[in-house]
Amino acid sequence: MGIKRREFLGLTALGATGALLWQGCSLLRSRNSSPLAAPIPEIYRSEGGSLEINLEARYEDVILGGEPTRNMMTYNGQIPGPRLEVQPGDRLIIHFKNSLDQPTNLHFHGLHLSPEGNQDNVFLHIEPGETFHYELEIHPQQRAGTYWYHPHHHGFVAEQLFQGLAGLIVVRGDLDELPEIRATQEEFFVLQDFNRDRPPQGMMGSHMNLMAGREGNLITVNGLFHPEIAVTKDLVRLRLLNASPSRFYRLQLYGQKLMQIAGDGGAFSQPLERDELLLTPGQRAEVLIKTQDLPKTPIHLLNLPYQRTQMGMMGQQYNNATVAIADFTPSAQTFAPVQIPAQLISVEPLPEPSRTRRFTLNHGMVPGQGMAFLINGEAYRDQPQTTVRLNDVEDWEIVNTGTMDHPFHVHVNGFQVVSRNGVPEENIAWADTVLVRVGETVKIRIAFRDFAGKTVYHCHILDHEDLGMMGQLEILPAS
Ligand SMILES: [Cu+2]
Repeated sequence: MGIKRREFLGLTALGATGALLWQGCSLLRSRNSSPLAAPIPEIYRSEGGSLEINLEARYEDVILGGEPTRNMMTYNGQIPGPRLEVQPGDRLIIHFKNSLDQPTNLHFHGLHLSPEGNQDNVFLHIEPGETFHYELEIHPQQRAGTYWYHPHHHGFVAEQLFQGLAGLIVVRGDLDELPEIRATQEEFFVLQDFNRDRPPQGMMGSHMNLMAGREGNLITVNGLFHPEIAVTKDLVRLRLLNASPSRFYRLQLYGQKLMQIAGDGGAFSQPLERDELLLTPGQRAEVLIKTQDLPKTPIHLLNLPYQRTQMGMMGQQYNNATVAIADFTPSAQTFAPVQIPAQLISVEPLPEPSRTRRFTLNHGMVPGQGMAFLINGEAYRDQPQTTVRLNDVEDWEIVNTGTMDHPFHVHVNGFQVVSRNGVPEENIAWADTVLVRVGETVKIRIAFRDFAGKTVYHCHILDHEDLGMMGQLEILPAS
């Protein structure tokens, strides 16, 4: 491997079939005359059934939260990385290059892809200087929704996200075609936090900080500090991603209700009214905001305090205050009214399971390793810890016996939450990441469809994942 940059450029320019070509230089420099303007993430859309892009993980000086920030990890020089938009059945080709000084790879969070070869394979080690050709076949039945890509090389995940590596993948489909949804002002918020005081070569937090999961003292929305969004339509469709390694966002639109229309795995069957919205790391949500009802003053989107450990202030140094993270500025203009649709996209409940398994989340001492985060008493190792069969439907009971909340994430197949502490879930919806609070038992139902192979499930507090709270899942071919 070890291909030089110039060769890499030539190679990819030759191979590209349409959608985009290499940017060549940082958007930051090429696009913005103002030194304090952050780059808007580049958007790449599939055309004629395919999208082919170059994606380089590399160090770059960027404007983050309005201030020059040196030596961050970026995709193509941007934080967040480019937004990719595809449709079910598309082919997504990514000519990936690792220009970092540590190994990395890509995970396509939430997408129903093969976990093997050059698709959603988290066992790849793409070493510094190496290139890799990803070729994803977006499943013809992939639900439309808000997904994302980020590194998933075990041991480096929290660090690489905390330094900036994350980007959106949007699958367009049925929800986007509803007339009311088509009439919305669509906004994407990638929520990240960073440590302003980190040393230039990356932040290795204190042991206690890693235990709780690192949080930074700067919250950004699309790389911006407290951006203002000018309202231009009656309905705003806000699509949110929590791309932070550990921070939970407890969001509230000051004094207003939010109408949630989608979660991790695409549309709900009906909108759900929310006073606030809790997004754990890895989770996504879509909400509608009826702007005609808003006062004619800027409305804050607030992040409220959330206590995710029962270990005092450990790791909670920045998440104990209410802060505004963005403003919506209403227009004096009156817009054509758009109703919030009463019905969205119907969600079929999964069939009854053939068996139930239990996964207990906790942390503890492991000989030779010190403190580790454990699933069923074991830290991650490179062999299958759970073996299932293709086409089976199973219930998984996720039990948190520890002292910290853990968001539980499964790759490749989405699931439906069945119950929480025995109380049936009313809203049957698709998800891939579910919060299991201290003391809770959450039952999820999962069907293993289309793809055999090895993949993983893990806590999406990425320090916990790097410290062992992950298991290997082997999906055997159907018997
Ligand atoms: Cu955890």
